Amino acid sequence: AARVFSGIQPTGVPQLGNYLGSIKNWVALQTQQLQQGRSITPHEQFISIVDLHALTVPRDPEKLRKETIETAASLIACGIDPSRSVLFRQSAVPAHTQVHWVLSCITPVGWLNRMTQWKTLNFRSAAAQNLLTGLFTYPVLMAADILLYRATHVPVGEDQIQHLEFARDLLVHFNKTYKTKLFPMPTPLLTESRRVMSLRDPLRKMSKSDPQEYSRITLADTEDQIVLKIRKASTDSISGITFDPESRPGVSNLLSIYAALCSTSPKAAADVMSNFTNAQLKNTVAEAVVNSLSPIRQQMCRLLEDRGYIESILRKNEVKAREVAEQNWKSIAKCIGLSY
Ligand code: AQP
Repeated sequence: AARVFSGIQPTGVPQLGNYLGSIKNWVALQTQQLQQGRSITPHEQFISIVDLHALTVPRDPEKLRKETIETAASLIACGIDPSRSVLFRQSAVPAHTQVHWVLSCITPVGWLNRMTQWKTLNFRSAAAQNLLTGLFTYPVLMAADILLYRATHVPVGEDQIQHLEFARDLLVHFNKTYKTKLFPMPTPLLTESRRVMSLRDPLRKMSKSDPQEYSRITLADTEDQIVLKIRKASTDSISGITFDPESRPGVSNLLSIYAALCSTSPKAAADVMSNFTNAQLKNTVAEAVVNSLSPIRQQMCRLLEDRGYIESILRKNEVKAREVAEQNWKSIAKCIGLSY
């Protein structure tokens, strides 16, 4: 059967980019069927709150625990139904780290050196000696996540394509090394929504951990905060509204956000708003964001009144995740000569 695997880091309340680029698609996948070969098949969806990945940047333990529960609550508030999708914490399934080790032992260092996210770090700085090994091997853990559930489909945004290609290469390498066909090749499910960019610097992607609070809209923002952040968003002084990401990144980002929320295209939205001022554009976009995010924020607040309930949902799902992972771990261990 087809199986979808997705992950999100518990590094703060999800931001609009996480929502439009990923979460919204995961919600839609719950009621969709998938193409597998020539047939259309139902599938199971596994969504992992990847707290082990989050450790690649030093975290305050209490904050990590708190943000893990908040991430779960926000996913449920967005429409992830824990009785349809297996929503679980990565650290609750020990086999992730076991498979990570097994894959590390067949991963050439050169493959990791080529990863763009690693290459863009400043190796000439004095701090380079302190770059963390976990950050370097992050893509191996991601490949382990996929392999462990024998995922056939992995939803990815533009920024994750290289990571999935790495995982695919590594699975081929694993199958070849151990002369097995144990694991299916995961197909990328390219998410329709392009990258949501920072409201302060529209050449960078919107991010949970951007130190500038006004760069992002989070799922916990109040209506007033959303309106204020969009009002302060960086645009340009060209009159009229056009969609041109190259020369008008700020305006185009706002149009893309609007389009993703209102099921239209950025170009069509720009045509309708062509005579608008920037202020009118911002009001229109803010209204669309408020309309979409307010019900989510309210539901999230309700859910977070009972953190024990969220904990119990996760624990229940983790039993299922461990069951599947354990079984696959046994196949891996058997295949490579470990006890199982
Ligand atoms: N700006 C974005 N636009 C579209 N999609 C995005 N995603 C993240 N930012 C955008 C997608 O969200 C999913 C979960 O992301 P993640 O939490 O695993 O890590 P990330 O990509 O590093 O997201 P952040 O918000 O930037 O987190 P931090 O600040 O912790 O690094 C992924 O599928 C990602 O593509």
